[in-house]
Amino acid sequence: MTKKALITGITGQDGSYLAEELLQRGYEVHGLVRRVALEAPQRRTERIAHLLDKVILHPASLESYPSIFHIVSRYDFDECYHLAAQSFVAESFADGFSTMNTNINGTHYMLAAFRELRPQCRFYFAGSSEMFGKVREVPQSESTPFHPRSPYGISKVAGFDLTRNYREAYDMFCVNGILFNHEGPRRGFEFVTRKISHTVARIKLGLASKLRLGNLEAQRDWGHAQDYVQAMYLMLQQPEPDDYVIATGESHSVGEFCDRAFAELNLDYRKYVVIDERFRRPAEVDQLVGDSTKARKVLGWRPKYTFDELVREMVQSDLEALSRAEGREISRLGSVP
Ligand code: G4F
Repeated sequence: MTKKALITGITGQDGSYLAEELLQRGYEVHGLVRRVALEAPQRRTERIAHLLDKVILHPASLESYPSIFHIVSRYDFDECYHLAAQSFVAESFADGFSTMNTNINGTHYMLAAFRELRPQCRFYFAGSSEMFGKVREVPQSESTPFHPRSPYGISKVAGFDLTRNYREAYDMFCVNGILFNHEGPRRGFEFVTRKISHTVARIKLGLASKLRLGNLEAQRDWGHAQDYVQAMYLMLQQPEPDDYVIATGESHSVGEFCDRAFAELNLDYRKYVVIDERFRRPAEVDQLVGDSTKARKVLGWRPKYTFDELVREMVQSDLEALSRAEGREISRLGSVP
């Protein structure tokens, strides 16, 4: 029997990679999308443009329980990957109420609909290393206490607790992935890695002269999203539901990311990066580095991409796309071997 999976957030970076992964595995893949995305598919479904004839999209809103209930009632889903959220930390400081409403209620609506209609469906919640916030220990594992430092982080802790509670209270197969930062060429431009890779490429092509950033000292454990969606899949294939940290175990500062990205195109980041206070946050998460021993042992998961490979792919991909758009010859300009 063909397995059916529902992905919320299918048009995002992780959703698009996960849809590819599940299609390859022979799943019938359904995606929950906002109606505006269906109305402007070129712009809003760009990351899954190559999959549009292979996936089944349903209009719904995470803010509307009836719209979620309606879709869950129509198909006998085996697995649900709940990835949709307001996921930009800086925006959550600007409008904490919207972030809380969407992220907390949206997760609760999903869980409640599945409990009511499909309690056998396996459920994945996209938890985040942002939940560790002001970290209590280094590296962070499944047993590290949470101390979130943003409305986004708080909303993810609530989602984590809701998911665990549905597992414990209603005996449902609900798991939390505690994923550290994961990036790639499909990352949104608002996140620091893509902002850097895209601006580096623009500078190389003479389309920009400066890169404005906030805190260069913050450290993140950056992996590749393509590796991380495999961990999501593996979590739902286990005999028992549980929570897992997914991370590379390596930490780099934002400054190091800049250094590596500019060096990829033979540029010195110190000549181009300007500190702009507007990009600093009211409360910062200083040092994230994950201990994914449990996932490596139990799931047999490990990341394939190194930090250098991740940065190279992002910079080269932006350079190629921009060169194409500018009508220039596509070349791996100044690529460091
Ligand atoms: O790329 P970021 O915006 O990602 P952040 O805040 O770590 O959150 C990402 O990872 C989380 C997992 O831990 C996810 F849950 C979350 O949804 C998201 O995917 O910022 C990374 C770091 C921060 O310390 C930020 O202060 O980069 C610093 N930074 C410095 N200048 C900047 C900038 N971040 C952004 N976005 N833009 C800047 O100009």
